[in-house]
Amino acid sequence: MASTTPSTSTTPTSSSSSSGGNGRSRFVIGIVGKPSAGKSSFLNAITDASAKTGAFPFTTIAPNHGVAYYRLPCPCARFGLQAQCRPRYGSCQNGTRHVPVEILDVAGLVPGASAGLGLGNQFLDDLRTADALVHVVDVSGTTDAAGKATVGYDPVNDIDWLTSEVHAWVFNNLTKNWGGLVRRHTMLKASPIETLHKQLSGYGCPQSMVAKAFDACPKTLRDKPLETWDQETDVKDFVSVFLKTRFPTVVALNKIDLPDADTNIEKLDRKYGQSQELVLCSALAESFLRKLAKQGFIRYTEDSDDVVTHDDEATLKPMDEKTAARLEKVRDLVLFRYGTTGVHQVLARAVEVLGLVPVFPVKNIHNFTTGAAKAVFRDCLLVPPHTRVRAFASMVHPELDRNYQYAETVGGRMMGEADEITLDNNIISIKTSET
Ligand SMILES: Nc1nc2c(ncn2[C@@H]2O[C@H](COP(=O)(O)OP(=O)(O)O)[C@@H](O)[C@H]2O)c(=O)[nH]1
Ligand SMILES: [Mg+2]
Repeated sequence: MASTTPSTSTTPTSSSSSSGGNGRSRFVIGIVGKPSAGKSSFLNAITDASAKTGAFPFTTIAPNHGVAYYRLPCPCARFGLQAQCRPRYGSCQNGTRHVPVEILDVAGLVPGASAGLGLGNQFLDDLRTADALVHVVDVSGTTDAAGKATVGYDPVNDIDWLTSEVHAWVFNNLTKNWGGLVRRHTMLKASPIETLHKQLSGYGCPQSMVAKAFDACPKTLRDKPLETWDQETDVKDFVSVFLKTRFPTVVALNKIDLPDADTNIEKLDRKYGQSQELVLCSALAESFLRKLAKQGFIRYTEDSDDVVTHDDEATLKPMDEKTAARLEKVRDLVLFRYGTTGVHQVLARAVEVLGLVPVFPVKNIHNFTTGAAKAVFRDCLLVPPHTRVRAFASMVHPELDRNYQYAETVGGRMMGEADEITLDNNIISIKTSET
């Protein structure tokens, strides 16, 4: 197979947006899937195309990027401060915080991409910036491997295809000069983690991530000297484990509104339910409901089965017959059967598989304000699991790290700079020599 690999340079070229401790807290969720699986529809359904600048902290949004909002309980509700809660980015609605998350449509990942088909290497750059993946699968079986309309296609193929495509990409890169890699490894008396990281750094991962993958390998593999690793078995196994660490994936079983979805869902659940995060959704239904809501025909609470129409509330615009019939179908086929369109659940699971912890930095730990404004809980950052207080300071602002004195949490309780941030101590005030 032709190798289409990332940078082979041995200098770390980490472009991962999340690499802990690099002063940023910015996560990118990459949307992947074969053509016509519904990636663009999903992106449209999940993102707020009308989001104005200032709704998110990202400076530039490229054409295939979007911003979605991850929802979580905001601490303002716990302290009865909903009225004063005005987030700098995103929003807070009745104690539910909407935190911006960046979404990227990795459209170029088509069958055969690792062998240079389709857009070839272009998608690799996109993929490298993603921290987690959402694999959009057409669960209705109405599109074939190339995305053409068909009937009775087995979506099992798609899940296996994506896994092997990404696997081939990493495997080819790792093994294309395996002999040289092993010689260098022996010569430098390096640890297997150091050697593997050197070759994998182009995938935007710190050494700690390679170490995590290595530790997750079976003992028999860890105990085996790298020089004796067999490419076809040992290296392939390692790559499989590495991919789980580097690209945690949520499989979005899309188009649940179509007839054959049911049978396929059952089948996929039997095959992957234990090993994969599977979430059911209908991107089209969500887009449709959001559009009707925007046009004033319905009131729709995202991620709920709560649809209010003119029949229930006279202030809403009446629908024409065709639209009403379509709404009835969406209610029957999606909301009634599955509870929600599932689209937001996909996003939530993607944030959760990454283990992200929401943290609320405030200037004043007693009234939760920042600066002169009366507004509380102005900021919320999603940080990697096991982030320590001092590393968090540098994520908020390099100045906070430079002039760091101490940190406290609710009640003025002192925190050590090596303390890990959890949901129990995630409201934090960093004191600096400047304040
Ligand atoms: N019935 C149904 N069709 C969908 C759904 N999501 C997407 N589609 C349709 O699938 C086709 C391909 O969608 P698109 O988003 O362009 O796929 P992409 O190539 O992966 O970006 C379009 O005709 C969409 O309207 C869904 O949830 N239900
Ligand atoms: Mg598309």
